[in-house]
Amino acid sequence: MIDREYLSAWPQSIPITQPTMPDVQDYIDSVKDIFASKWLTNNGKYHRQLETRVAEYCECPHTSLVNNGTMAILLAIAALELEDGGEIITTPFTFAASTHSIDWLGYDPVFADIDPVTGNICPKSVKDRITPKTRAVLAVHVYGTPCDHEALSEVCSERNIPIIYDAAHAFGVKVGGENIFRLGDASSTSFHATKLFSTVEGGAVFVHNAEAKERVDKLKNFGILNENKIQYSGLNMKQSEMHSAFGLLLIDSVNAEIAKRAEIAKIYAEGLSDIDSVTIVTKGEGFEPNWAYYTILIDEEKAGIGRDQLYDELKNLNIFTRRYFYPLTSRVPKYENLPSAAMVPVAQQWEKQVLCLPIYGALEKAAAKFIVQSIRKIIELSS
Ligand code: T4K
Repeated sequence: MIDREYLSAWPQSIPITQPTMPDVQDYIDSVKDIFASKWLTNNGKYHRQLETRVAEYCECPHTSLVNNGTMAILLAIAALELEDGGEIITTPFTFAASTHSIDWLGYDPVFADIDPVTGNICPKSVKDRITPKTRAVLAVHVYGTPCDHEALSEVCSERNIPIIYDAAHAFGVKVGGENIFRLGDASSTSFHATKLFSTVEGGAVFVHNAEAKERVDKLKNFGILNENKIQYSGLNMKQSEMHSAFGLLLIDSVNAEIAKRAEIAKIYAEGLSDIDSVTIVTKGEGFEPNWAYYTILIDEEKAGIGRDQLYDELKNLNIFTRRYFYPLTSRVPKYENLPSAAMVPVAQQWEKQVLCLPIYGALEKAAAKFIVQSIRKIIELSS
């Protein structure tokens, strides 16, 4: 336990994130309009408008809105019409939704290890996991940092293995000047309240041709083709008018939100980069970042304090960090005995060291500076 005499808590709780909210009166006006129309869901006016706006923003003409980011992963995989059964190679360093989507679709997840710099799936490890049963790779752009898509494409294209990107964290990110959702064979994203851009609950699927988009549109509506025919085994994954209306009021402010977060990221980078026990993961270099997350790794030996203790000490100061992604999804009982669950040493190292710091546009700069000072002081007092 460190001597806390030198530290006093921030007066209010600082959460890991906070949703961007539209003007409440504007939202009430939209809701009144929806009430008057009595059209609440099933590809309504607000849904169609938001889908168009998201497609434009993401430069992806074949975009389909859905009710959350988890269903978006299911649909992105289903859109590719893979052979039934078999394996999908993925990362254990992600939110449970990624691995569970593979399982719910009846494929076996096979874990590849992560890159020690970005935390994203390692292409070399993917190559080592490919078998005749491999149907696809589900990669995740963790924290919005792009995967090494060139290396992944090289590994996969040799054997015609499609790549699906779970891009839940990556709304607004650009790689080589292009929107990140254009990578791979299909991408999914999340518009959950905790995300950079939100529809309260929601998400989207990005495919690359009109035929695949049509299939996704059917699959999210029970597979219904028309009043006389149900074409596919689909489910209900539609976004309601209330959710779309919320998103429509926020889509124009996405870039401003990213710019505000960049200022917070700068404060963290300036304040933490010289601490030798701290590694900054989310540097935002080599691509246009969205600053969805700000993530560091703590080296316990050098810091004199472990990640979990630091997490607790910060909590005592009203700073609520998160350990995304601890525990690894390979530790879920259903997957923990898979041979590949024991073959991810880098991910197992990261799960012990990772800490995500609060970042959102409304976070006061003074609060971000307080977080930096607190981390510095706690490490100083611990070593
Ligand atoms: N793929 C990846 C890689 C993902 O990270 C996720 C979701 C998905 C797929 C699936 O997308 P969705 O199906 O969820 O659309 C949160 C989010 O619930 C989850 O969406 C997100 N990833 C994950 C990384 O984080 P929790 O359990 O950490 O959320 P929670 O409720 O503890 O909220 C975190 C903090 O956010 C709170 O302490 C305060 C703030 N907050 C939260 C909510 C819900 C608010 O201020 N207002 C709110 O309404 O999972």
